Amino acid sequence: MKIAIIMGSDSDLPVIKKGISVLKKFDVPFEIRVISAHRTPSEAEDFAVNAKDRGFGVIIGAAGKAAHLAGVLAAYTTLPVIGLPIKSSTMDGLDSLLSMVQMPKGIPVATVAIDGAENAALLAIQILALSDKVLADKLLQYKIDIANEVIEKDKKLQAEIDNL
Ligand code: RP5
Repeated sequence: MKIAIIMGSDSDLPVIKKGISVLKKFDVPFEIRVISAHRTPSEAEDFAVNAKDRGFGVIIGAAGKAAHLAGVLAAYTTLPVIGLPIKSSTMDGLDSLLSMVQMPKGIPVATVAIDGAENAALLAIQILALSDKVLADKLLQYKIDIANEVIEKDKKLQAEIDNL
């Protein structure tokens, strides 16, 4: 299954790129589109309505400011939707976060941190991994790798501690 990344504007791309790197690292097929809940609402509806039949398993909706994109996509699909709030305003992204996370009951959006593109990608991969053993094994290895990175950092710190 594929992952869809829908962003409200091409100005969101610098943040999204961090998530794309994760998807590429896990070799997961994905599509990325610019679709705006406010400026191209018909396209948002059309994408969400057809996403399941087009082979998508998860949708990531990334937007800033009055960030209704993920919620609108979720309104039109039963696929899990991950909200990625973008820090694109004068409010440090708190407006984007609250617009995404405070969904009314019945239409959940699994919202990650402001600009948390890596975690949005990882969460999407974790959802697909429920029915994909290869991905599940890659996730296990990923956890081992990031644990080893921290252990190495700690060892380096202990070796340098007298010189701090
Ligand atoms: C949102 O408004 C977009 O997701 C973007 O984060 C923000 C600004 O969009 P542009 O004015 O750069 O197109 O809809």
